[in-house]
Amino acid sequence: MELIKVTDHYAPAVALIELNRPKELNALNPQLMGELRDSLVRLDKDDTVRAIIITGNERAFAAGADIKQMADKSAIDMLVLDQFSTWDQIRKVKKPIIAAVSGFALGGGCELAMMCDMIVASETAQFGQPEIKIGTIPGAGGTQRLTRAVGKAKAMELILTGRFISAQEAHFYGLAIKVVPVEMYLQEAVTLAKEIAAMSPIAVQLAKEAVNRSFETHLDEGLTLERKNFYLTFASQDQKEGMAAFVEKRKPEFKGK
Ligand code: DAK
Repeated sequence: MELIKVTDHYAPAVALIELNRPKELNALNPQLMGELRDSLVRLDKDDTVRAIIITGNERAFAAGADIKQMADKSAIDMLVLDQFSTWDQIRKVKKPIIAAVSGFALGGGCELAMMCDMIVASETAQFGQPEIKIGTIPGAGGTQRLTRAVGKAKAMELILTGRFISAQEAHFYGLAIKVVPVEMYLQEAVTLAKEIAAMSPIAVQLAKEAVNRSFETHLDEGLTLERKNFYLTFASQDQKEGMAAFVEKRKPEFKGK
């Protein structure tokens, strides 16, 4: 891995992926995205990992797709390159992913953060979809995920003006789950990841799938999936352990079985 750094066990059962093109503010080129996809697919299959954090550095989570590499591409070049298949594979990761964001999360960087399950932001984080300023529009889900996260009016404003919003605004609009001082954002994400990693990984996976489905389908179908996933948890030892531990007034020990 050249453009990302992966620590499989940064904390117990928690993997950390650091985007690592600092000079380019972590601009997302195909190589970086390929490395990210490969690592996520691998970690998704690793039973010793139960939660994943993606982060950048204090100055930038990622300032977008690499404009310099995209600038002179034709529509057919883009079609043949088919970078969307990489993004789609990332979207399909079953384990919980937390974005720990400091500095710029712009364009594809904001879209990557929104593809994660939760965003923890530092006070210095700035979010935006500035593609309009370079004559294009969001291409990796920004018009859909930002709108679902912050509502139509705010998303329209941000996407049509390219204006950035602060971490506080992102929190106010429900994009970031919390804002903490810059020296704490990674630790805060780790604390959250550890809390989730202590749960039944089976229940976490089924819950993530059900919550995500609420964005993709109508209520009836979403409720049907939720019910099936609920029933499915009763086929796990973890459900028996969780409920037995409650009755016996002790801490459960979930094995992912
Ligand atoms: N691409 C390439 N290089 C970038 C970059 C980017 N997105 N953002 C920053 N850099 C580079 C700068 O060119 C500069 O490089 P040098 O000049 O030093 O070689 C270096 O990073 C430092 O940046 P600045 O000197 O500009 O630093 P400032 O603090 O003055 O400004 C800034 C920071 C973030 C406000 C500014 O750099 C900026 O506006 N950056 C561009 C932000 C932007 O427009 N982002 C959206 C890009 S379009 C797709 C998936 C996704 C997408 C498309 C397709 N498929 C799956 C097909 C997404 C598209 C986008 O994200």
